[in-house]
Amino acid sequence: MDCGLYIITDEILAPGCSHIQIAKESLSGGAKIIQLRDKRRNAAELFAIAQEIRSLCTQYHARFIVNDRLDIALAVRADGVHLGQDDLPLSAARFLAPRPFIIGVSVGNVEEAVLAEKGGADYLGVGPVYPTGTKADAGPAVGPELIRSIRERVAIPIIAIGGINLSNAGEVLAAGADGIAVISAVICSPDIAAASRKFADLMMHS
Ligand code: TZP
Ligand code: MG
Repeated sequence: MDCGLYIITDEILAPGCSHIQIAKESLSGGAKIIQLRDKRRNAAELFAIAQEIRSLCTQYHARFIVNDRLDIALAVRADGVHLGQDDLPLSAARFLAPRPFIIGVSVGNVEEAVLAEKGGADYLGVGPVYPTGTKADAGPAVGPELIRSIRERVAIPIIAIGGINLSNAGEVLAAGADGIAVISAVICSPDIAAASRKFADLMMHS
């Protein structure tokens, strides 16, 4: 999987800004992957939003990933789904969604990373690299050290997540991350497109 700037939509952090607006602005700022992440909305609402983001991502030649909901991802022909350790097991998801459908898996240690790769994950979400207020149950920060340790043991792409901003993104990439996933550093900015552009530029020059 080619990795670029990975933006996760969050309407709670960006009051007055919809998932669709967040996706559109991030894409115009150079995001290469958009993940729709919403823990509150029902399937009907999510489906409608996901359909819109699907076509935006197609327009911008970006990937579209749905968090948690394989059903929604498949229904709108998203490029993939992102699963945490408490979501549908990877083996079950892979059974329902053969390649080239992308399955990303969140991991918080080397053991989970090795298992996810063996189980057929296409990329790993590793974090939280730094402390973050965005996800209450994210667990303690793992630091760039975990990126380095996982890099030594797995070949699939590593997307680093959690507390990443323009000041620490460089060291995360230097530790071996293939991409970075960002929520607050972009979504909470008054200009989402401009904030995305700064990350996209940084990634291009690292
Ligand atoms: N998973 C681990 S940390 C995190 C998620 C979804 C939140 C990342 O958000 P932010 O605002 O970029 O720290
Ligand atoms: Mg999840």
